[in-house]
Amino acid sequence: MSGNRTFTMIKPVAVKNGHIGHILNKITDAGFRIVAMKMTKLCVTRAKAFYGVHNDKPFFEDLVKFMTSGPIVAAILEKENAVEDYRKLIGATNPEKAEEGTIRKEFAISMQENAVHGSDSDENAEMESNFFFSFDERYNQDGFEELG
Ligand code: IDP
Ligand code: MG
Repeated sequence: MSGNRTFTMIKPVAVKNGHIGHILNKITDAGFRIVAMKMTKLCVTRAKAFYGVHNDKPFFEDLVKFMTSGPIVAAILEKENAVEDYRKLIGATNPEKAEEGTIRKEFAISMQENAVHGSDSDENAEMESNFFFSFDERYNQDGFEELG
């Protein structure tokens, strides 16, 4: 059975260009609930760790440079079938291939500066959520902290 949470980041250029509000609107309009959220900045060490799976790719160094170039917004999102539905909502990695109405179609500038991150599996959603948030930074439906 698939899980009901995923993890997202609004990437530096989308933050810089003033798209935080528009992107969050699309997320909540699509039925996702925000469980945790913060604006923060990745340092090089943490960006390399977060994208560790890509460390042998030709775009890795540039990606790390980009992801540390300014603040990001990190969030945990909740909805039935969250990982798959959120990947649909954000669209393809390459914005030229992203479907109409998707976040990347609307807000991405390039393959690298593609506006948002979305977890690709339940396992990664959990790892990535833990990378940014402690349990007492997460809130359930009633607004109570999740202590662990
Ligand atoms: P995803 O974000 O759609 O899951 P991944 O393949 O996991 O895509 O790549 C992680 C991130 O690395 C992408 O979101 C994008 O910012 C960047 N990226 C991926 N492929 C390329 C590329 O070919 N050129 C430049 N940047 C890339
Ligand atoms: Mg990915």
